[in-house]
Amino acid sequence: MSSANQPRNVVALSGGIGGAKLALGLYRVLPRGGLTVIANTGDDFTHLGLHISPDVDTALYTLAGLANPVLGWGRRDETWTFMATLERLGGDTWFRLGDGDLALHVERTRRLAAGETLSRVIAGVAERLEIAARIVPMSDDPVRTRVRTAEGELDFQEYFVRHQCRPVVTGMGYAGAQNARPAPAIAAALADPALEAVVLCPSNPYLSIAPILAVPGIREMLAATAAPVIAVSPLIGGKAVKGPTAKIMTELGIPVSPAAVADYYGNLIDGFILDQRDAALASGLKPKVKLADTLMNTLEDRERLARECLAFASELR
Ligand code: FO1
Repeated sequence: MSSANQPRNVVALSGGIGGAKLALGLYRVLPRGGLTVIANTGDDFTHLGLHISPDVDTALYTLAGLANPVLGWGRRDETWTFMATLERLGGDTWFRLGDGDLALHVERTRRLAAGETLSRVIAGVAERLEIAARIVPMSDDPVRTRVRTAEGELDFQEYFVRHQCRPVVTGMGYAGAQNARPAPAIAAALADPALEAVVLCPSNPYLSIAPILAVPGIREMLAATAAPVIAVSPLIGGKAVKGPTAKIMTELGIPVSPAAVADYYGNLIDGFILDQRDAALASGLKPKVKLADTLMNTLEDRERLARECLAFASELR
């Protein structure tokens, strides 16, 4: 496939760390302005009076080259004076906010209180950080992922950070989703005749992609887009690279297999990128399959997987 046939205009649906890695690969191989990232906001919450948007911020920091390479979330070269001082004062420290990161939460909270939409705030920050891609929250209306567990229903961050994903998951809900509207830039991106591919990043399907799909209208827009929709497997050899995807699938009684993820996305996707280590499973998948190395340790890995996604989309067009 010649590079002239490669997609130039791509939408990526992303959760946090794993999704942002592929988004960065796409950002680096596409021309400037060619990428739109639709970020999950089901993980958002109000903490210490501040509006925190973890997956949006992970996308912002990752594309801006500011992401913390060790944690995967937050900023590189971060300092923690605020947290240490808060601890000294007996404050709430289970959710860690670095000093530089704190500035973004304070500024976002101020602008939201002044009446700006989340989309507008994020677009403004992306511009300040000189990001040549659109980072769009799935909705400007509040949607909150709630995790039902054997120990009761928990807010996402309570489950994920405070309880370290330990409680057994029995289900999840996306509070507010029914009344949420897709952020305005989503319709524009998905209806763009120049759109050449939609990529569901290898984020947790149930915790990160599902909240995006729960916003009425987004699923329909994805179904209506002329561009091929492809998903990248979040599992390699029956394990998630990071995070609780495999644990949650087991607890929900779903087989921990890429086929189950492909089935979950159903006819929303036209193609599925399966890790090459799972080649033996390819025949059990319903959508068209491409094998690739989906492990993204290095920047080169991210760019390589991004190119594989684009080539696959070209084949499917
Ligand atoms: N994850 C943690 O495991 N512990 C934290 O203290 C923590 C703080 C935090 C602050 C800002 C931010 O943007 C993300 C943060 N995360 C933290 C990550 C976050 O909980 C998850 O990565 C996502 O919500 C899942 O995609």
